[in-house]
Amino acid sequence: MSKFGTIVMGPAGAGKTTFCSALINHLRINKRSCFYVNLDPAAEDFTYEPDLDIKDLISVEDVMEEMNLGPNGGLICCFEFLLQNLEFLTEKLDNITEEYLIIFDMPGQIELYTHIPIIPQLVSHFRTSLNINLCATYLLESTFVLDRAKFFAGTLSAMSAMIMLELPHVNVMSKMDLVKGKMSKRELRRFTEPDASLLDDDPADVLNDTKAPSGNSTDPDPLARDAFMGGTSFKRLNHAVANMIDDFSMVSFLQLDVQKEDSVGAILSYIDDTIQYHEAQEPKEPNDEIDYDYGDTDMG
Ligand SMILES: Nc1nc2c(ncn2[C@@H]2O[C@H](COP(=O)(O)OP(=O)(O)O)[C@@H](O)[C@H]2O)c(=O)[nH]1
Ligand SMILES: [Mg+2]
Repeated sequence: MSKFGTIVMGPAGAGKTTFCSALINHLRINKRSCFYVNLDPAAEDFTYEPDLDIKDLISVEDVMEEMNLGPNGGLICCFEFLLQNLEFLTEKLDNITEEYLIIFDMPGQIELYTHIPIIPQLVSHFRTSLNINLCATYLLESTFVLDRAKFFAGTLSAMSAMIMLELPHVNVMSKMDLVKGKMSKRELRRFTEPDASLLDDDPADVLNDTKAPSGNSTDPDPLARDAFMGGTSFKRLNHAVANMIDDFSMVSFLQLDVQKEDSVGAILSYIDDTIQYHEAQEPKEPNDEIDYDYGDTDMG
C-alpha cells in the first residue's frame, strides 16, 4: 500500500512550521487525514502537536551539552542518531494508510541537505522502505526578492536541494504579505520564473553606482560589506549563478500567503498532483460522507 507525504524544507525562519500548521488546518477543514511529523530537534512551539516528534528520540540541547557541540554540530549528530534508529520512525509510519498526507516539518540548516548526505539518506528510506510517495515543499521567504543577489543565492539552495534529494519539488515563495505593496504584481511575477535578466535592472547597481566606486585606493576597508557587494567580482559571481540557474531551468515558485485559505489550498493542489494523491484514493459514493440515522428501522 502506498503512503503519501511531503517534506517541508527551506532556510531557517522561512515559515515552514507556520505553513505546516496552515496546511493541517486546511486538511482538517476539508475532512482529510494528516499525520504531522516534526523532524526539527530544536523546534519548540507548535500550533498542532506533532503526531511523531524527533524530540521524543533525541533533543539538540542534550546533544550539545553531552557532546560539547555547537547548534549545527548538535543537529547533525541528532540526525546521525536518527539514521541509526530508523525504527523510531518506521514503527509509527508503517501503519499509515493511503488517505493520510504525512507532513514532515524539517530543520532549516541547509548543510543537512546539500553538504552531507543525511537528509538524502532519510528521504531514500521514506521512499524505498516505507513506500511513501514523497515530494519536497521548499519554502523561500519572499523578502529575498528585495535583494537580487540574495534571491539568486536562495534559488541556488533550492536547486541544489532538488538535485541532492532527487525528489519532485514544489518551490514556494512564502510570506507574500511582507512584499505586497513594496513591488507590483507584475514585477513579483518575474521572480516566480527566475532568469538571469533579473540582474540587468538590479536596483542595487544604481545604489552602488551613486556611492564611492569600490576598489578606490582611499577606501579604508576594501572588505567592508558595501565595497564587497558593489564590486565587480561579486557582480560577476551573481551573473554566473543566475546564468547557471537559468541554464538548468528547474526552479519556479508558487506564491503563498499563509493567512489565506485559497492560497494554502492552491499549494496543496500542487502537492497532491505531484505525489498523485487523488489517483490512489478509493472512489467514494457521492453521499458516502453523510451519516444517515436509520434509528431502529430494520433496513434489511
Ligand atoms: N509576516 C509573516 N510572518 C510569517 C509568515 N510565516 C511565518 N512567519 C513568521 O516567521 C517566523 C518564522 O516562522 P516559522 O514557521 O517558525 O519558520 P521555520 O523556521 O521555517 O519553521 C515566525 O515568527 C512566524 O510567525 C507569513 O506568512 N507572514
Ligand atoms: Mg520550524
